[in-house]
Amino acid sequence: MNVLLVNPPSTGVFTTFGVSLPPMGLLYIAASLEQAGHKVQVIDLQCEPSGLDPFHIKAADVVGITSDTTRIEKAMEIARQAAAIGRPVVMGGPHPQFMAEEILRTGHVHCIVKGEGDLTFPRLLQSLERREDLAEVEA
Ligand code: B12
Repeated sequence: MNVLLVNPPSTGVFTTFGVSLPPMGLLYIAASLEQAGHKVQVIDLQCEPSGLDPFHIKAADVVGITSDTTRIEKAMEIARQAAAIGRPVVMGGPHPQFMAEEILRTGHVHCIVKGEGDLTFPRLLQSLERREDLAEVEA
């Protein structure tokens, strides 16, 4: 599958001081998805001041977004755009794993991965491809 992984832009104190570090969690996930045979594009919006090009969403079969609490509104906006054109949206990271019900209720996010996404996301995609019951995906 073509998977788009998005790191929303940060307003954290580190960014204020010009510190921008690579999104390690998403990069671990990208590596494990590639090992499982998927084609992955990582868009780090920390480094893309013009924002997310809708073309990247259209080109993806699945969109994965990471978020902490400080970036959840931006993450939800990306989720809304992707869901509006029918892309399954998966979210993970420190905020979604504790606020899963609230996020899922919006209807813009279809799955939330709690914990280690590099282990769970490949299993989730396999279940999506096989049209299996997602509730059965091993966490
Ligand atoms: C290292 C770290 C940093 C580094 C980030 C380095 C980097 N390159 O990413 C620095 C110092 C820059 C940083 C900054 C900040 N941090 Co910080 N940070 C951490 C710390 C200690 C570890 C995070 C980490 O790298 N984990 C290892 C990686 C591999 O795991 P991961 O990112 O969690 O990703 C895994 C899973 O979460 C999941 N996953 C994540 N995203 C996704 C997406 C999808 C689609 C899926 C399926 C799964 C998935 O799969 C990943 C792989 O297994 C955590 C505390 C902790 N122990 O987790 C706090 C933590 C994440 N930080 C926190 C905060 C608040 C911040 C700041 C907002 C602080 C500030 N005031 O500026 C900024 C925000 C920066 C930003 N991202 O925009 C909070 C977040 C709390 C919250 N409610 O969201 C935490 C939890 C600390 C805490 N307990 O308060 N941070």
